[in-house]
Amino acid sequence: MIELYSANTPNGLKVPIALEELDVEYRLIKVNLSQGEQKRPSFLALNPNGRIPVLVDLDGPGAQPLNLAESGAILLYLAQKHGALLPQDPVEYQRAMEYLFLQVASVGPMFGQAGWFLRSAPEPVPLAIERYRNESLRLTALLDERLAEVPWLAGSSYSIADIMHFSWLRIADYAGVDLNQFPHVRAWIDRISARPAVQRALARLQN
Ligand SMILES: N[C@@H](CCC(=O)N[C@@H](CS)C(=O)NCC(=O)O)C(=O)O
Repeated sequence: MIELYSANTPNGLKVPIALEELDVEYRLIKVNLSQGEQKRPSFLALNPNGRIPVLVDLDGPGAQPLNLAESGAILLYLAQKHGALLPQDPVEYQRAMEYLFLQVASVGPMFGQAGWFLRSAPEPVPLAIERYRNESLRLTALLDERLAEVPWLAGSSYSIADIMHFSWLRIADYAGVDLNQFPHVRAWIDRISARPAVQRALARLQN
């Protein structure tokens, strides 16, 4: 049995998509971030970093419960456990890792900061907005170039790398990125959005 602590946010969407794609049953426990539930001791016992998502696999390695934070680590764990959402081809497998880490290390943080400085900062900080928005634009251009050459980020197959990036790119506007400038990213988002598993994940988080 899987328990997932999550919320309707970009990082919160990644794991429900993977679980729906893998056809794994899970209990979704919604964490109210605006009420600070992610900083309560019971949640910090699962993830001392105080952030969603957190997965609890009651049937983890060695048939022991495992609690795991960090969306990239969770998606890699689930994909390896179920033998899916990772390319079989060894080069494409490494490409999936490359894009997975690019999302964790660059796209997530840059989009997150761009959005915060654009929309939530208590006072305008133009230099920060320029810096993070430009980085978000640069990274989106990088993905657009990749997707002009191949249908999925790892190459020929849909993988956890696509799920990682999709959750942020679908709300690129939040970071001040206009997707009309990036037709290959736009078309890739439309292809992923049309997947039944993605629609089920969105519906579960929103309800
Ligand atoms: N690197 C983490 C980022 C997780 C993260 O930033 N989660 C946000 C929601 S999208 C959160 O829990 N924010 C609440 C807070 O910062 O207090 C991951 O990929 O899982």
